[in-house]
Amino acid sequence: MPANLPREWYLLEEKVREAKSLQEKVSLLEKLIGMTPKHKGTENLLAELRKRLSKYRRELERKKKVGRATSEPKFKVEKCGSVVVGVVGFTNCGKSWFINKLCGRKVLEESPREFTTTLPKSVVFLHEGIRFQLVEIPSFFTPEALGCLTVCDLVVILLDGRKGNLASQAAELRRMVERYCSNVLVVVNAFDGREIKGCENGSAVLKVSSEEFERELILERMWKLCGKIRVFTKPPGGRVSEEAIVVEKGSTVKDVLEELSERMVETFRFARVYTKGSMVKRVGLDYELEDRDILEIHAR
Ligand SMILES: Nc1nc2c(ncn2[C@@H]2O[C@H](COP(=O)(O)OP(=O)(O)OP(=O)(O)O)[C@@H](O)[C@H]2O)c(=O)[nH]1
Ligand SMILES: [Mg+2]
Repeated sequence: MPANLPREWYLLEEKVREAKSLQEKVSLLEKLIGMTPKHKGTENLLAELRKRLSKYRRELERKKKVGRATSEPKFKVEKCGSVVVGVVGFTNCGKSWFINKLCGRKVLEESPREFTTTLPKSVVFLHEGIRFQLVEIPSFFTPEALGCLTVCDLVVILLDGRKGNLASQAAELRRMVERYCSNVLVVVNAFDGREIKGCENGSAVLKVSSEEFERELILERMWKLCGKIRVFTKPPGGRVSEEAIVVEKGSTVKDVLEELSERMVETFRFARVYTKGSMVKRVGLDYELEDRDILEIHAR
């Protein structure tokens, strides 16, 4: 080491070595190179410092790339269902189990280990004409993870019935999710059917367990809270569609046609609506539809 370096140089060099982050190492090293006198006696030293700098820069760039590749799509939920329901809860409360039970197949990994689900996972299935998309939100509660709830029509807050004060847990989770989605259903997982005081099935809370799992009822309750209607379509003389068009409550024939294609509004003549429990009606574009209506479209 050349002897004619100032004391500050040595202090800065120590800081470079002690710096915790790569970003910090890079900026301190740049400063150190700037401070090093440039003459014959410091040539080797400068070469060595520049080599270290480019090594740190390369490492920093590599880390940034890995970060970009894994963090961006990681917490993104592609909407592919006609209703999207996010499932939120503390780790191990049974989120994967609950979604698997609703779907009817073991699609998500269940495990007694904590934080098994580390990325948002979607499960999509058709039920009564509705394409349900259930999304397990990992229990990190970071803005990134909770941000996935912005695409959701409903959030299920799932509680572990074996643990602690359910009311305060529900309130805590509700506070966290409310800014992303305002429709909430609280479900208590009673695990092996344990009795839970002050938590009967009701309008505000649903109780579930392996023994008592009313799939239809749970899906129906979720659907109602989404605030939408499903409309089946059929061509004249043809069959009723298996999958319904899902639109906001209060939607008209025109709204449904627009969902199907722009051109259908232009070629529309009239529609017949088969409403459950009543006669077939001949209607126009402004007719307000109800849940489960069947729409027979007559076009030019
Ligand atoms: N016997 C029984 N086991 C259950 C019930 N609900 C969940 N489990 C089990 O409890 C464990 C935790 O459930 P998971 O569904 O993995 O929990 P999670 O909320 O997805 O957990 P993380 O993804 O790790 O945060 C799993 O072994 C499940 O099979 C239940 O009602 N009865
Ligand atoms: Mg899970």
